[in-house]
Amino acid sequence: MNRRFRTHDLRQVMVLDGVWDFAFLGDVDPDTVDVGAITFEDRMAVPGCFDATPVYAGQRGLVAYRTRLSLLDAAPYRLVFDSVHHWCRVFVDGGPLRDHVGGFTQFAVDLPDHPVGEVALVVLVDNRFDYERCPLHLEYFDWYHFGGITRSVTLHRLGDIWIDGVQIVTRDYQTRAVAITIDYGAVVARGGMPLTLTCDGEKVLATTVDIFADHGQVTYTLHLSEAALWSPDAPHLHMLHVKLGDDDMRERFGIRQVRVEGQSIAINGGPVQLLGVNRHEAHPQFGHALPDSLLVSDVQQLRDLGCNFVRGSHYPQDARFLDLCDEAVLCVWSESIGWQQTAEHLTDPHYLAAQESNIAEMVRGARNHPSVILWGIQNESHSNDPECRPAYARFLGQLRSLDDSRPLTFASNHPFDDVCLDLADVISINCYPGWYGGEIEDIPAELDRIIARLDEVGQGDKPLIISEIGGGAIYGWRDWNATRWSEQYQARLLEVVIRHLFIDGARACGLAIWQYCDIRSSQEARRTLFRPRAFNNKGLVDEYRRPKLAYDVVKRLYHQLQL
Ligand code: ADA
Repeated sequence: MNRRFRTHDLRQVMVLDGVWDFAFLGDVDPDTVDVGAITFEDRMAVPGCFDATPVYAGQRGLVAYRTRLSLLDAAPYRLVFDSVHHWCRVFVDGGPLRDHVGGFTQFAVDLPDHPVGEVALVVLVDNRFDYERCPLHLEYFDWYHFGGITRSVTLHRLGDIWIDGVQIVTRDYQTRAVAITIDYGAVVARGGMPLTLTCDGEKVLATTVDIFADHGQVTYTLHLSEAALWSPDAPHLHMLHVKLGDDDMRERFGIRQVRVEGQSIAINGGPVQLLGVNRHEAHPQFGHALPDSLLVSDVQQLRDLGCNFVRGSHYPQDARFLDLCDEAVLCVWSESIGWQQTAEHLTDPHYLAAQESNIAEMVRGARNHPSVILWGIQNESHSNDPECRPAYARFLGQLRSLDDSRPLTFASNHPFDDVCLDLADVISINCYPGWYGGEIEDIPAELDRIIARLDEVGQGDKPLIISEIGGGAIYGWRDWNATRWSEQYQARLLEVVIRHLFIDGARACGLAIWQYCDIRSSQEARRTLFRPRAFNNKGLVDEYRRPKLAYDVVKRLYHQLQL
């Protein structure tokens, strides 16, 4: 988490990142572990992925991390984990406090009653596949599920009243009307608590709030008439500082409105053509725990490529990446975790509950980023099965109730028989003509057939994004025959796609090429047989971000289209 933009002046926050004690426990049931008896024989970086280190590479099992906390007084404290992969149980002073399911999202662990002084913080982390414990990470997904404490950990000292979160939504970009919702927590009810809001250093509201015990919420609408807009031309950003009683919180935001207007997605009333890629958050040496240097270079490379759009496939991206996208005007599709789920999962209350938590955590983490212009769910799941429709309706309904200011979508790979398209604001289609079926020459006709079908089923009046399309190329494999897996084949395929969609004028308002960089994939035999090196090799750059031939082709065309 980038602490410059989501920070506190008054609240005491200790960053716990560093080197922690570590133990690989292996194939052990966490319910049977006596955390006080664990022998910590190794050390591990936090944030980090233990299985991205050569010694633990490829290993799955229960592991334990340990560090020490200083709890200076009896005030309530809160631990904030920005992400742990992919199941964990948190213990303070030997006592279990909470479990968490799923990586890629932030969660908090409250310490209302605790000893004063130095105590041990132990986190049991599990990267095994266990549907019962963690239905959000399944082995068959087409990416490698790394394990560990993958993003920052902080310890917050809370007072009697504390701010839980701030949501900032542009209600009208023309009048700069912005709705600010503040969630708070409190030990006891209190009347007349002072609240001030300061925007870019200027006080914009001073009032008092009657605080209810436990949790409460207040909303104000501000008219920041002098504030500059965030737009594709100029990404102006603002800093809101909220002070409630003795607690405070800073949130960076942008003023802009995203709307669907006919077949376009418009930002502040102006239609945008989305030229982008899908991006997994992975690297062979860091797993999912990408250092700042890599996030910065990824964003630089995406801009160099001429992208103005990134689909965060297939899970919520790091808030530090979103900060960089806010600044670089890379519009983001933020998607909750999911991959080709069928009715088996989408009708299972256990799965539905876990997915709802992931959606809620995603929205909480990404809602104030102006770059996030779309919410998405359930990549390539069975949206063509009427049994799955209630789950789609439920998740999209949940998203709308958490944030009604962004259009909703899901990537469908069922363009000809989808039964959920009417639930989405933006139609997004994944397809692989010229790769899994047919030849490069067949691509234009296949894209036209998909578009014609959407028109036929009454979905043609919505914006259309081709949310995945591409082909594999092994980095460095340049071959005279230029067939599949060669760099030439991939480059030729993507040239045909971009030309057909945006130069020959097929109807699409956006494209997310599959994919930005090569990624390690599932180690299952059925997948590795079709994935040389056990990697998904459809990246424009390889896993070390070295460009393939297609990079230059896409770069030339994307830049030309942006002129
Ligand atoms: C799907 C899926 C991607 C990836 C891709 C591929 O469309 O959504 O995650 O697996 O196929 O490379 O085949």
